[in-house]
This record gives sequence, C-alpha cells and structure tokens, in this order.
Amino acid sequence: MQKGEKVFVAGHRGLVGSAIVRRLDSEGLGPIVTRTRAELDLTDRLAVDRFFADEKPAYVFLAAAKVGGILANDTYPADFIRDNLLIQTHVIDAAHKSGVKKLVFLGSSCIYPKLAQQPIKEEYLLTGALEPTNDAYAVAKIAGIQMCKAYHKQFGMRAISLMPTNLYGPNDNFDLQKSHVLPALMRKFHEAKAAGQPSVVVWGSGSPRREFLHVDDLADACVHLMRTYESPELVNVGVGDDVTIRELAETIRDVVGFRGDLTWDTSKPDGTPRKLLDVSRLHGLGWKAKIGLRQGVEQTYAWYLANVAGK
Ligand code: GFB
Repeated sequence: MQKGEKVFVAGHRGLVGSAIVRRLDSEGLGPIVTRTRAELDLTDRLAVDRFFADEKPAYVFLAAAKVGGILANDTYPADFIRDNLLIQTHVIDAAHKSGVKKLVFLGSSCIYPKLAQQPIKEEYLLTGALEPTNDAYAVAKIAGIQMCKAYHKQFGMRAISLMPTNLYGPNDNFDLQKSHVLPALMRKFHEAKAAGQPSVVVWGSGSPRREFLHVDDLADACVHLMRTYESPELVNVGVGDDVTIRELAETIRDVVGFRGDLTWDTSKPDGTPRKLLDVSRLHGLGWKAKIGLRQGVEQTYAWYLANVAGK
C-alpha cells in the first residue's frame, strides 16, 4: 500500500472505520474514499457494484457491519445476520470483480465456540457450538471468513480476515441498550456521578472475563497486516490478557471518579464465560498491542467528555 493508491474504508463513521481513517491519515496514505450510508447503501448489491466499477479502489478495509452488545445481538438476531451477510457479500464480490489489490475483512472473537479452550487459537474455529446470545452475528462473520478463503482459492483474490477481540475507543456507540459493556459503563458512571446517584446497575454476575483492545491499536494492526500478511488463514487481533467484568467496572468507575456502589442485575445475560484470544500468530507477524486498558479508558473518557457528554 503506497501513497497515492486509492483506499476504500467501508464504515468510516464507525468505531473501527474512523480509527482506520485516522491511521491512514497519520501516514498520508490514500486518497481515502468513503461513503455515508445515505450515499451508498452497502445492502444494495447494484449500488455497491456501481460504486466499485466507478471508483476502482486499490485497497479495501471492510469495517462496515451491523454491530452491538450482548442485548442487541440477543434481541435483533435477524437484523444482525441479514445486514452483515448482505454487506460483506456485496463488498467482497464487488471488490473481486473490480480487481482490488487486497481487502481486509474484519470479524469478531464471538465466531469461536462458546466453551473453546483458552486462550483461543485460530484453529478452534468451527470446532464447537456457538454462544447463543450472538450466534446469528457469529454465523454471518464466519460466512465472511469462508467467503474470503473461497475467493482466494477459486480466483486468487488477496482477501485477509482479522478477528479482533472486544473493541473500544472514540466514536463508540454509547446507547445504553445497544452498546457494548465498556461504553455503556462509562456513560452510566458519568451520568450517575453528575446526578449524585448512590449506585450504578451493571448487568450479569460480573464474573465473565473479556479482553479489551483499543481501536487505535486495531487500526495499526490492520494497516500492518494489509502490508505484510498474505494468507487466507485468519489472524486473531487482541492484547493477550483479560479482566473480569467486575474489574472492568471498577477501573471505569475509578477513571470517571464515581464514588458510589455497583449493583448487579443478574436478570441480564452473562454471555460467554471467557473469550481470550491467543495472539501468538499476530506476535509472530511482528505486531503487538501498545495501549493498556487503564490508559485506553482514560483516553476514551477524555474523548467522551469532549464529544458526547452533555451534547
Ligand atoms: O460487551 P458486551 O455487550 O458483549 O457484554 P459480549 C460483555 C459482558 O458485560 C456481559 C456485561 O457479561 C454483559 O452482561 N455487562 C455489564 C454489560 N454491564 C453491561 C452493560 O451495561 N452493557 C452491556 N452491553 N454489557 C458481544 C457480542 O458479546 O461482543 C457481539 O454480542 C460482539 O457479537 C461483541 O462479538 C464483541 O462480549 O458478551
């Protein structure tokens, strides 16, 4: 990927796509091509085909997806499977037909079996039953991985699949019903502090373990692997370390400066007990995460205060 080569970032307004645009900009890569949803509906096959035929990008980061936290996945499984299958099918196929040099497809750590051995190696894919709260989303993402492999095998397309762990950072979704745990708790603690509330409700038991990667680290890994990785075999992208939801909540409470208690709502699902990615393949490819959880939460809270709180 050289300066002057056209790069399409699909999903540039989201958590991941916006981080990839920042990362490309930091090196002057591009021209970067983007389209809002109003300008280009990625679930519309003809529109996507037309866009690729007209723009002919050299490189594609496929960061457009329907995403959400545990409750959104569990409540709207039809939306998650339909939109993700359509978006990725259209973008991968149109990228192939228009002759892109390389495409990065982004999946998720929920593609692995619910009770996979930990840490989870890439080869555990399709070796067991999925976590039921997000199986529709996971099946769509697994289809995307298989599509990249199939297009590589049949057409020689250079399409690589990266599986990030739970992500957070600027431009995350802070909706209390639909978001992931980290932005939800940041907002809950912030609002409880402002309102002088005695406690904050946290879902589940607090015992599930999750691994959190700052999205700027993911964007850096995406650019590194776009440049250096050629195999259709997937690569986990994580930090190699996890925390309990209780530990996460306490860290965020501390950063936000809320002094009250945590109350556990055990009517809400815990989801999978643990999903720590094995990152040896990634480390072997010469990349490691740099942003620690505490530092990343502080940076994200500063962004939240400047861009979301009170707006
Ligand atoms: O981040 P999260 O929604 O997704 O939830 P998953 C992680 C854990 O945090 C669960 C707990 O055990 C939740 O019950 N939790 C505690 C909360 N308080 C809250 C809260 O206020 N909001 C939320 N959202 N959770 C998702 C998948 O699973 O992970 C997606 O559904 C995707 O498909 C994503 O793969 C990365 O880690 O459980």
